[in-house]
Amino acid sequence: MSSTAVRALDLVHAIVCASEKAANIARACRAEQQLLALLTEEKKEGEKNPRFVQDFKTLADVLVQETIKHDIGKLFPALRGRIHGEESNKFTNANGDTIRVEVRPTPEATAELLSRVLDGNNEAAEVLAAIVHSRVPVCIDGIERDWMIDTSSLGVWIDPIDSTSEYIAGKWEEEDQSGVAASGLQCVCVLIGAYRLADGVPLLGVINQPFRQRVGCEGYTGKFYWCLCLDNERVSTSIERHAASRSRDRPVVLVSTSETPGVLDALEPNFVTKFAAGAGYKLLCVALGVVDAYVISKPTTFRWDTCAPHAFLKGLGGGIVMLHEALHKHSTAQLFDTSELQVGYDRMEGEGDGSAQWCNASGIVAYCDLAVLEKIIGHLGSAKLNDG
Ligand code: 2IP
Ligand code: CA
Repeated sequence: MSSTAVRALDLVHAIVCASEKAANIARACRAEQQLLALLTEEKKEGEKNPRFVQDFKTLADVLVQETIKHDIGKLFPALRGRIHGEESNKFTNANGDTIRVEVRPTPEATAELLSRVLDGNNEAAEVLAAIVHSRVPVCIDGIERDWMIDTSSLGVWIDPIDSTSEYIAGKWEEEDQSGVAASGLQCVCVLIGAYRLADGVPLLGVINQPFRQRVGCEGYTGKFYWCLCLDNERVSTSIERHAASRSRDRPVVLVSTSETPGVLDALEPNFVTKFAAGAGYKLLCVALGVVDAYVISKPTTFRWDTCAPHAFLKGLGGGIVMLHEALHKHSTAQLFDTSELQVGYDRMEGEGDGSAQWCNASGIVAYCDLAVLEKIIGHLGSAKLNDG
């Protein structure tokens, strides 16, 4: 057996641990006064910070991303170099000096590096470094001990903090009766997804909600979900799918507040549409059966937003298809073999440079039930949205 083959259990365990550590960092940045002050600091227009501290929210994102990369790469060297996220780890100050944020061998060395990015704020740097180097206990049940997976055949997408704007705003919103929070900290997710390099199919997804529940006024506990979806085997955290999903007259579709009126109008009579923040959160709601689907017609989500939840939806018999491609197929009556329409994580869809290339350029529809997908495409197709 190849030296890069590892127990699937160990891989899932490591990725869940990394997501828990990420959630700890996300919570700490809101809980520790030192860090919160930096996180919510408003910069005046035109103000240039002479040092590196200019954008702490980016540092929080980058630090989470680098910690995940470090922890997973250390355990599974074959994955190093194939763990990707949105953020660059380079910070450049107004003088043109550059620092690369990374996890160093010891907490002291990491704190020293962070302190340079944080303009000498040693206290904040030490708090962060302690969490970065901490051990996070996690227990994973349900994966056969002899299942193996070859790490050299995988790529990984990370969204360190999805729904950054809700994270910075830090508000708490109660869920509606059906269990959807339209905005607020619940919509923040850490997303880590692994896909097969050979064909871009998502195989493993971890979704971590650092702020799942409020404890007292300011405390929060999180929750994580994982799903492993190998060829004929599918195993996940025991998700109690929402019972309501079987009894809804009109399917409930989550949409972004930036969705176009044309799409909203086309959905309106036949579906209940609801707004919620966070691409990852909306996808989690579909996986949990809180809603039936998530539609976004614009190219504003990225591979790192969708890879982890896609593995879940696939495991439930659903998926995430490229919206405009699906509408095109519908218009030529070739629907519905969805395999060609699924978002693939090995290939670029967007244009331009850098992260733009990895956007889900065709828009997406996420679903569990094929009948719901067909209904959505049918209605959007009839409304002639298939030319965009
Ligand atoms: C964002 C975030 C936004 C979402 C957007 C994502 O990722 O999830 O909430 O927009 O598509 O790219 P919306 O909430 O309107 O669906 P990030 O927060 O990581 O930039
Ligand atoms: Ca995101």
